Amino acid sequence: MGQYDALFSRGKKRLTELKNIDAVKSTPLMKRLENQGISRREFMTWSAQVTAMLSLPLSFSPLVAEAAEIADRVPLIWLHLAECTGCSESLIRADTPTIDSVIFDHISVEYHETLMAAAGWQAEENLEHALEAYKGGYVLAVEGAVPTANDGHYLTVGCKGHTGMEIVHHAAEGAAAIVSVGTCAAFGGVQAAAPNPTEAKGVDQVVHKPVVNLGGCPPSEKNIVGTLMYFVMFGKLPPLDMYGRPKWAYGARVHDNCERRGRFDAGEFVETFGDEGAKQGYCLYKVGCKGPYTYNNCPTERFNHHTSWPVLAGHGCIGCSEPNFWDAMADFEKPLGRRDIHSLDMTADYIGTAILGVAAVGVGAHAVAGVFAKDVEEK
Ligand code: FSX
Ligand code: SF4
Ligand code: F3S
Repeated sequence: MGQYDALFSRGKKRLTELKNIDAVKSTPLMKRLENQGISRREFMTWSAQVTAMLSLPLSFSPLVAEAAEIADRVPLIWLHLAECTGCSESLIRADTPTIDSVIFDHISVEYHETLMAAAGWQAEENLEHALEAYKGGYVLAVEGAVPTANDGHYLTVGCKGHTGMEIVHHAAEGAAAIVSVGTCAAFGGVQAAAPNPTEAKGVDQVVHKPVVNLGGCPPSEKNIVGTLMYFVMFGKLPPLDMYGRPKWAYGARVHDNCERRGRFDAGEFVETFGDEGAKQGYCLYKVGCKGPYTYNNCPTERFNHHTSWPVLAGHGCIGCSEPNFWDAMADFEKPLGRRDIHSLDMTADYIGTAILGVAAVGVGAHAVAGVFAKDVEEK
């Protein structure tokens, strides 16, 4: 525990400071949860689960709960660039609200084009106002890639016709933290697939500040809310891997925690979709599963109230949280056949270099690694 003392004190101090700021939302979190039929006990269970997910000792659980309750002190500005809005949809369109989605509701979202009522000039004014009013203190979440060809003109947003590139540069200036939500914002996503006519890029290749990359198309709501909780709690970004992804979420391969892993080890494979092996829950490697090359917590955290995830639903992982996956992981229903990679227990860094190419590691990722060296020491 000794190694976590400094981090715990940092969290305590930070939360005390935040408590002194006026709440932005009039309805306290507990009331919001109650309105959704969620009890205090369920909330405490949630905070213990998030603590474990963040790879923190259980003694941090009360801090996580406190951070959630006062999350409305940290303004969030959410931009939409080149994407499908699936990231937002995955977070807000659950048929019954999850604790994560209620907390997202509670966070002080100052600007979010999908959620806000304002449109046109008023929306632009809202954004300008939020950027000015919360300068230096807001979290900037970006969903979608940044088209850079033709001086960024493949994407213009709003009535002033600003390019996505201009908007993200401008908003990044006053941000306390930047989070790329989803594979598009993190690595370019489908927009950056070959031949990438708009020269779409991830945010960290465009802005020169540390960025947290939440890979996944879409990323899980747990990884989004967990990252926000970490920032609320400690006022800094979590330790990251070489692609700028939080280690607590992307530190293990999908394959390592897959419930079909025993089948893989036993050589029991689905040969074609719908065959007897498929009915028996055999491994999906031969029908294209990219779990051995993919880093994400889908098997442990799952989606939709922890009910399922791609492999449990019967299709292989397509590697959606990895850089360049549209090109590097295709064909999605055929194996890559790189036994040299998946037969060894390798690190994300090695896999990244071998499969995805070192070129994918931008200046941003290295800058971030430097920033977080200190964080690792503190733990
Ligand atoms: Fe879509 Fe978000 Fe994929 Fe991209 O998701 S779910 S295309 S990661 O930016 O809206
Ligand atoms: Fe699971 Fe895919 Fe690995 Fe098979 S190859 S064990 S289905 S992750
Ligand atoms: Fe994506 Fe694979 Fe998870 S496709 S959602 S990383 S199981």
